[in-house]
Amino acid sequence: MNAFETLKAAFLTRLETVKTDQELAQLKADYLGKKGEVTGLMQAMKDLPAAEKPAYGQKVNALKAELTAALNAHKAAIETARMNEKLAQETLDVTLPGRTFPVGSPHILSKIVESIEDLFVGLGYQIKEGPEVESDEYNFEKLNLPKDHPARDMQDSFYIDPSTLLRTHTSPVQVRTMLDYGGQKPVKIICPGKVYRRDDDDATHSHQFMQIEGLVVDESTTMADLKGTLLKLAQTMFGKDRTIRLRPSYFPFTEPSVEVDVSCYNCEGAGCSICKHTGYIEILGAGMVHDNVLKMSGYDPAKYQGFAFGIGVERIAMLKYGIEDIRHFYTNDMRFMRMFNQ
Ligand code: FA5
Repeated sequence: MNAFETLKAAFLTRLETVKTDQELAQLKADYLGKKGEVTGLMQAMKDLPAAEKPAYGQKVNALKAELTAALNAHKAAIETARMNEKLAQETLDVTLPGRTFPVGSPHILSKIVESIEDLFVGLGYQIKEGPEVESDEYNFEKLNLPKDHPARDMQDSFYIDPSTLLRTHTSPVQVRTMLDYGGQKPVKIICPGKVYRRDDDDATHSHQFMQIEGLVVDESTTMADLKGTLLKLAQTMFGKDRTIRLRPSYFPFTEPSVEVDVSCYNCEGAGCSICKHTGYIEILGAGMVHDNVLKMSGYDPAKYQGFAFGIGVERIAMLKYGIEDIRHFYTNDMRFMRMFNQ
């Protein structure tokens, strides 16, 4: 083997081991660079007799072309291999099941509150909120429940100090709003929120629950307006065929006061276990705002009349969905929560 063949064989042997661009560049420099092996052969030409130079030069050029072609082919092979490797890594199996991201949904009580809010906002009411830590004055006194009033026992309370408590109902928001309005303009509000009572927890009672208060005060508000409004509420919650009935009741802040029953959605009034065979289910308390309450909040009862109602949200949800225990709302059992997840 002459020098050309030896050089070419050594080049090809090394080329086979080349895997990276850097190794390829190094091999190119070693053979075709300024101080490379092929350049060395070219420089050797000057020592040859003139007659041999053309043939020698052609041989060197041919070798140079051959090595360059081999380098280029190898470079292309490296690039193809790299691309194939990348494609293999990036292979996408579109038949694999997608990754599921757990999506939450509003709590069933929030949904009930929202649907009642939607109804009343549509009827021109404003939504008002008040603090859960409330003064005795707003929670009781300005609602016609002075300190020694026996009806305070109806709402056994969590006191923080003698004049501050966790509100026992949403009715203090009535007082706050009327005072805010300065006894001058009509009021048309609903007030959703949490309330607290020292009731023992059982299937139908919770120490923390939700209420929605409604209050309308204007110059010609009547009991008929109250009845029409509550009928609309009952039909929105329990179906358009529902009827309501009002029974006399007592709340210190309304006079007259009523308990409101809705005709049973299960037996259509015939009597079943849900309505305890009465054909009706009690859903809320209501009445015409007591003159004393109007006065204490700056409204003149000779000019203004009002109606108010208070709904227990859990009780509505329990009736609507046949939930037998109020504690389900607060124990965060996912099986229960998911039932309302649509
Ligand atoms: C009131 O709280 C009055 N403020 C409602 C009212 C407002 C009447 C305006 C007139 C005018 P009552 O104590 O009945 O009323 O409670 C209202 C509703 O809250 C009840 O019908 C019931 O659905 C719910 N509720 C009462 N106590 C509990 C409890 N411990 N757990 C769950 N829900 C309760």
